[in-house]
Amino acid sequence: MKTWIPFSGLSLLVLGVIGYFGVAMAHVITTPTPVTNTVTIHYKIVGAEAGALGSDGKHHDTFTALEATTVPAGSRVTIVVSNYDNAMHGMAFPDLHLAKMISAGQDGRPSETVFSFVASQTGKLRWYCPVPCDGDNQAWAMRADANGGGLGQDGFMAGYINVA
Ligand SMILES: [Cu+2]
Repeated sequence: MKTWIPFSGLSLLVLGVIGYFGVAMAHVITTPTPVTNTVTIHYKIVGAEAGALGSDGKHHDTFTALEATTVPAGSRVTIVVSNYDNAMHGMAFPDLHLAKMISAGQDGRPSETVFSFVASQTGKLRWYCPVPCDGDNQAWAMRADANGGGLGQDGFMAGYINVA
């Protein structure tokens, strides 16, 4: 029989993880968000060869939103991403503890990734691509930009959804 060692590093880690999710679950249970609206925002990803021009004078891997990115608070937001780049990308929303991987397109045919979340609180929801990319240009598009909002250059591998 294996003996439980009360205060080993592992048991503290396990308790910590349980505690974290316990608090997170309690938050979810005690603050239900009424969904009052639904919004779909399409994004298109292209590789550097077709991407936007950066402040460094080079073209980079680029996300483009095809609809307005301001949504009313209480919206269920569905994100649909068409990735024409033959490389993986992703969208991470730190404020939502949400990260979604986006598979590579192939031979000009885009992959499609769909996910959704509820935008419950007003404010700017920043997202960035957490997948190593923009390899043609030393990952410039992944670097934290002057806004200091975390990884990613806004307008390339980072952006915002404004919850108003
Ligand atoms: Cu990326």
